[in-house]
This record gives sequence, C-alpha cells and structure tokens, in this order.
Amino acid sequence: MADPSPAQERDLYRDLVAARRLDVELVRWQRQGIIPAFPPSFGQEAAQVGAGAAIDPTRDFAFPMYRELGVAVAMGVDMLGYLGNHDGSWNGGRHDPVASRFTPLQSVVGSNGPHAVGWALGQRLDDREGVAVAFIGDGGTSQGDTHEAMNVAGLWNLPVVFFVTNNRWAISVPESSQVAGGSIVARAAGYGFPGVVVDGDDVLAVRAATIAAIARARRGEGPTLIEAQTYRRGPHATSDDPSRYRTLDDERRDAGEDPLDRYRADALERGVIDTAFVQAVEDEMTTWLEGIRGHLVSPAPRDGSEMFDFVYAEPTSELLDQKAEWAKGAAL
Ligand SMILES: Cc1ncc(C[n+]2csc(CCOP(=O)(O)OP(=O)(O)O)c2C)c(N)n1
Ligand SMILES: [Mg+2]
Repeated sequence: MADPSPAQERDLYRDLVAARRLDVELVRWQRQGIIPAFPPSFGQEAAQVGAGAAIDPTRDFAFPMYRELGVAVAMGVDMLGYLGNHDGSWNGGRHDPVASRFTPLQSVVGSNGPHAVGWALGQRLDDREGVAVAFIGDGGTSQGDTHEAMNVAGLWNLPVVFFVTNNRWAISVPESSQVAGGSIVARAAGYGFPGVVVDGDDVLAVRAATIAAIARARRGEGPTLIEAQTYRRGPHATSDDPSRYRTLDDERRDAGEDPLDRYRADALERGVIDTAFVQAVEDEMTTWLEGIRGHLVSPAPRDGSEMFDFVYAEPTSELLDQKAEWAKGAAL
C-alpha cells in the first residue's frame, strides 16, 4: 500500500520541483519588493511533499503552520490563494479551506494542534473516517497548546497525526536549547501513543510513514507522532539574518544532502523518471512561475470592507460601528 506507483513517483518529483522552484522565486520576489515577507522551505521539501502526498483530500484535513508550501503543492491547494498569506492581501490565505482540506495558515505557534484535535473529535462524534494531520515545528512542541492537543488526543484516542518537522531550529534557538530530555519523538510515550522518527529528507520514507500513521488513526487506533528530521537551510524568514546565530560552516555541516537532488538521482537510477521528464518538469515550472509572478505584480483591487466582514460569524455592534466609520472615510 505504501509503495507508490511510477505515476505517483512522477507526481512526487514534480511536486518537489514545484515546491523548490516556487520557494526560490518567492525569496527573490520578496527581495524585489513584490511580496512583503516569506518563510522559506528550502531543504524541507521532501518532508512536506511526502506528508502532503499521504493525505487523502477526500476525507482527511491538514492543519498547517506557516511553512508548509510543499504540503499545499502536494495537496493541490490553489496556489494563488495560498500565497494570499504571503502577499499580504489576506491573513491565512485566500484558498477555500473546506474544498482544499487545508486550513488557513497559522502563525501562532502551536495553535493548530488544538484545531486538529477539535476537528478529529468532530469526526468521531459524526461517525466519519477523516484523519487530522497537524503540522508542528520542533519549536512548536515547546508550546503549551501542543501539550494540550497531544494529551487530549491520546486520552480520547482521536484520529490525529502530529507531524513534527524537526528542522533543528526555532528561529535562532537550536533544538538542543529547548527540548527537555533531548528527544521530540520520546514525548509520544508520555501521551500513550506511538512515535516514529523518519528521515525527513527522504520523500518516500516520509510518505510511507505518514500513510501508515493515517491508516492507523482511521482504524480507530489513535494518534501517532511523526518526527521528520530535516534542516532549515536558509533564514527563518526573509526578515531573519541567520549569521547572527550560526555560521555558514555550521549550516553546511548540519544540512545533509539536498532532498531534491537525492530523490532525482534515486528516481533516475530506478528508471521511474528520465532526463526528458526532468527537463519537461523544469519547462512546465518556468511557465507556471511566470503566471504566478504575473498575478503577484498586478494584484486586483480589494474591497477594504473585507477587514470587518470575516472577523466573527456574527459581527459585534462595535465592529459594525467601526465598519460604518471606516466606510465614511473610504467614501471620501
Ligand atoms: C505563540 C507564539 N510564540 C512565538 C511566536 C514567534 N515565532 C514565530 S516562528 C517561531 C519559531 C517556531 O519554530 P518551529 O516551531 O521550530 O518552526 P520553524 O519556524 O522552524 O518551521 C517563533 C518563536 C509565534 N509566532 N507564536
Ligand atoms: Mg523549527
């Protein structure tokens, strides 16, 4: 079940390249002033694409943080909508979360764990078979919200996969300075569910581990913590300067092999892709990226009243007053 077909392998390769090429362009576009900010995923593509490819978008639901570009690519989330979070036009993205099975992006570290657990409880109460996949960073595991989410999920045996991307850093804080006991995966035992360490730079291993964890949750056997070990190669975000807390030598020593180069070499050797396919994917991506850039440089005007409309399902009278005040100014 966990072995991908040749067609699925080609999709994995295409998604890895898409995630990499878009990531590189987004950093450039931020430097060109086209978007205000971006948190790069360079080097984390295998962890992201492998996990995203394992999620069944007809039944399951992804609860991302802010660094899940490759998951969104692999799940086929509308990319211009997703980028609404990073182009500054819409906090959390403009994609349709329900249709995409991919929630708005979360910048509040740890907050998406309880969301995933709540959704999983809803599946249980409605007698449905969906599995929630919460994406949490190594730093996110130090948050109280994550503890509460894992504790309740373990206690109630809920269908949740806690996919922890351990990229060794939480902005400037290394894993060693914030993980008591020295191991993220070991925490699962305290919540009464299994923990699995996977090489986060091996897309096939990540996909297989995530498929297994989702299948287990769907069988009613409860949560799994997956610790995908990878490395954040660049800055935390385009506003960050990693030379303040680590050297380039540190980075080169610790980063390991590039996950995209690794999978390309492996897939070529096994004959699931060939050099013509590799070139065709590059060409396809160039066209795709030009289209995205075109949209980002000429955004459609937005109605400012959106600021007020989606804060609450039922707006408060204060909010309505503020909207009316704002409308007077907007009409001038
Ligand atoms: C509740 C909360 N505290 C602090 C921050 C500031 N902050 C943003 S990202 C981040 C580090 C998160 O690290 P990790 O969970 O390892 O994810 P990574 O950025 O490495 O992908 C912090 C502390 C925040 N956004 N939310
Ligand atoms: Mg981290």
